[in-house]
Amino acid sequence: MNTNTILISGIVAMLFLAACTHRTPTDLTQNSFIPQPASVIATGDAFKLTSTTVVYFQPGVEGLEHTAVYLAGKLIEISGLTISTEAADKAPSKGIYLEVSDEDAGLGNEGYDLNIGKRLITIRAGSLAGCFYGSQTLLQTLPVKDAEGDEQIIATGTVRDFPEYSYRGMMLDVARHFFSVEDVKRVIDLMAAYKMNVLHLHLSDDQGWRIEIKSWPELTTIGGSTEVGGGEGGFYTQEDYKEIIDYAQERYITIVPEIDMPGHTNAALASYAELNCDGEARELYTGTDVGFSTLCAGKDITYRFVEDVVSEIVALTPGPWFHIGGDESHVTSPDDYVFFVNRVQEIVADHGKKIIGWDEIANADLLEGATVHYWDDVENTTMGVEKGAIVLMSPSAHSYLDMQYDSTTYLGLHWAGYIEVDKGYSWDPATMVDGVTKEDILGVEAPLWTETVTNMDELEYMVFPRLPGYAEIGWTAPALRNWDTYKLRLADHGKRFEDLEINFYRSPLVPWNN
Ligand code: TNX
Repeated sequence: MNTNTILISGIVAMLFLAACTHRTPTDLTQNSFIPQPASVIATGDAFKLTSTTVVYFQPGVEGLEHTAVYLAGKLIEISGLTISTEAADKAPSKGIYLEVSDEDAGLGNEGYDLNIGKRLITIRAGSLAGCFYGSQTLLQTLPVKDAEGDEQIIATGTVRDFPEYSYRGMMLDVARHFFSVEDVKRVIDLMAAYKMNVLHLHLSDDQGWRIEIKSWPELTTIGGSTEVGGGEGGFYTQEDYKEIIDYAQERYITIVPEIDMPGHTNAALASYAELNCDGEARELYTGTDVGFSTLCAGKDITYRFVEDVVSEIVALTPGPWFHIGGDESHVTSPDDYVFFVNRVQEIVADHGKKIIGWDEIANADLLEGATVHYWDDVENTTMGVEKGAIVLMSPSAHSYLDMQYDSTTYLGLHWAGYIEVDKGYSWDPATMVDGVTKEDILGVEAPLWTETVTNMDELEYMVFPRLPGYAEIGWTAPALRNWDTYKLRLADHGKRFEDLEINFYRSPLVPWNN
């Protein structure tokens, strides 16, 4: 062999090795999971996904077949392989097996155990949701799309995992700008990949009323007819809303409907003159001011209206919560505000739902089971806890998806400051508000207000790459969270964002490798 041949064979060997290390990942701990699981143990071998792989599911567990079909569908999308599903009483010798069992109580309501062996992958959980999250973790061991469409290698090992908080949410304001059912479904899919489990829909505001109420039809024909900037607006029919609910439910996401009141109600006040104290309908509003509108707390018809709206929405909503808004009611007198919120809480409770309201509602007499939604005011929030409420954490300076990344961001606002990806990630709900500890906290939510966000491209730009960080804050224990390691994992998700055609912000703080 001359030196050239040696050199060339050396290069070939190195290329081969590089290709191998790329194609045969055998160290599961090197996988960039988001959210970071509670524990990952590698066993140093490889499972091969082929067109003979079957996703089996334990029979007789209602809903489990659906998760098996979902998982197989994603695996087909990823690999182009034919992967089928089948019921199996016990774990087979090879393939993928989904099982619900209460053997491992330590996993809690949503935890799972994912065991990747050389021939068999099992996902075992105490609940259907746990099996779904285990499936999402498994999917993160694979690319979202394989250009070559062939066999896939998965590193072997065990993931045992459960969430820190039971409420891991995002809010979408469909009132300032309307987003279609298809848009909302895409948001749901993106949330589900990161194990988020609540989508809060801000369904009404000054600029638009977005859900059909059959007993008050003008809320949508008039109140739904515009949006910020004067566009045509839109609304969900009750069938549309049901479609969103069902789609979310199949992905273990609960919809929390919000009707914001007594302020933020100009769209309703423009639709029905009788809801105004002076009996005169307001003009439709397409600007971005806040705090100028109020329902009339002293009129009976106001509560008939609330009763009708709540009862129609509750009838379509399987989740346990109804969000009553309650923020920035600057033109409601303090007495009227308390009187109103007290009455509305009773109406919601009579319909069997628990109330959530922005932190101002702590000024009212909170009913048992109420959630105070912290966004701005520490005193309101601690007062809420003193009154027995639990807290949902959406600190505006850390979790608002409409805040700009920095002064050059072409969309968004900055009244609560700039939120670069590191700032969005680096906070702990349990130490955010003095006197509010983990036991007082229901969970975390990242709200996207849409005064400046007009379409899906813009939505994605504000939401990504921050959303996976909020998912991790909700899921992963603080001891396992750290910006320096998170940013490397996030960097690996850049390729996933690209393959999913997400229009994401390429933060200079993240060492993207795509
Ligand atoms: C404050 S946060 C609001 C919203 C705005 C948002 C803009 C909250 C409860 N109220 O009405 O859309 O700021 O960032």
